[in-house]
Amino acid sequence: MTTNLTAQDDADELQLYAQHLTEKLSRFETILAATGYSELVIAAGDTKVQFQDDLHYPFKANPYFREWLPLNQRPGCFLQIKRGAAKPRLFLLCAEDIWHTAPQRLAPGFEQGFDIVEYEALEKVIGELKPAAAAVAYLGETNSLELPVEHLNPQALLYQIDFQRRYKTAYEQHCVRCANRLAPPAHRAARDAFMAGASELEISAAYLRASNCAENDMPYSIIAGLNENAAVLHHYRLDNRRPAAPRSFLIDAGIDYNGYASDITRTYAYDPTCEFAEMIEAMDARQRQLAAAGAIGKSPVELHRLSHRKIAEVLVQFGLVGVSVDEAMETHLTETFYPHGLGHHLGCNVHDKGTQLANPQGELMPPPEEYPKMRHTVPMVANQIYTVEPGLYFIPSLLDKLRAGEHGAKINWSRVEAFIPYGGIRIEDNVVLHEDGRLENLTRDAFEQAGRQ
Ligand SMILES: [Mn+2]
Repeated sequence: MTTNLTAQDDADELQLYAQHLTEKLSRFETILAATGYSELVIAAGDTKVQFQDDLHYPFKANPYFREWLPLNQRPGCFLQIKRGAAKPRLFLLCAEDIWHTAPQRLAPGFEQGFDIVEYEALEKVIGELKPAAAAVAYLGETNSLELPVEHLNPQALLYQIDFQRRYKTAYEQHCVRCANRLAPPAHRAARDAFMAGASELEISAAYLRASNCAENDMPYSIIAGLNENAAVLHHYRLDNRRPAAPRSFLIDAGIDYNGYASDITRTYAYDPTCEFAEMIEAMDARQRQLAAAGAIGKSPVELHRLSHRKIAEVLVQFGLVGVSVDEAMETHLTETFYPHGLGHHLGCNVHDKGTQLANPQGELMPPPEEYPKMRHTVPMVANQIYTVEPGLYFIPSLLDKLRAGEHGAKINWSRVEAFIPYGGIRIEDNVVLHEDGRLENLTRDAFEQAGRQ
């Protein structure tokens, strides 16, 4: 990954990484003790061949492997963590291969925390990866060590790992911060392409070009919706036709940095004087308020409820509903316009794990009756990284249901219809909740730092 980091930044990054490894080792020591395993092997994974073909899908490293090291393009590697060992062992596959580019290497300095074993064939190291007497747990998609099935991805162990994942190390915060800093030029190139009348596919190409990254290296597929397509929550199948009349544009796209993602959404109006542009402003102001409302110990359910109140305010402000904010909340009609959650944790997985775990033993905190689809329920913790992404959409199928239902008469349909051609709005930032309670909005800071353009 190319960055504009200086030599000093690199040195600081290595120091953060060394602390990250020490912290993870200490956490995993506790986890292994609690689950009764003497060692853990984490497989990076292998490339997958497409059905009835000899072509491979793009490789994605096991996220449990990515949590340990920035080596996300090297299939066939294993990490071995033994209780009591000073360093984890890293098994790197180094087979002769004339067909593919040389294997990805760790950036200089990143290898220091590992005992590295290079191997040509699994048979040669299997005895070391699978000692007969040890209680080995194995995390991976395929059973490459041929262990008894109860050793594979044990749920009790996964709960423990997912639980500690919520507390991001300083290195992880640094990676997501860098992933945010790399994003503004790409987001601005996408916006400029939209303003020049480009197709969704051309906009996505402009994003990739400005990021200088391959499409397969994106942390998730670029969502780029023009006009009505802005109402499709995950609009991946991008249109190659230029719009006859561009009106609106929603882009949800991030950048990967050392296996960590930024996850950023922006919405633009083609005509800065139109009412939809005003609605974006209204949403932007409320999104900032929501991003500033997090706190240690706060319930995400409370924040979710607050986000519905903010959406209700916009619906009232723009004359879309003929009821008060309170009534719009009580009747849940905001859910037609805002049918998803306020956000999610961000880490080795773009939608990071552990957000429903009440404890490391795997007890889940169920969603409240009021919002049964909520996946993020446990109170906020220090050092978590999460997204704040309220939305307001005009989704024809949901609007049809609302119109036919008991609250249909509360809606000002001619106003709603005027906005359907604009699709919708989502604005998403990435936030760190620091130990001292300070909220760091990584995304706003990154756009600010990149300068006003
Ligand atoms: Mn997101």
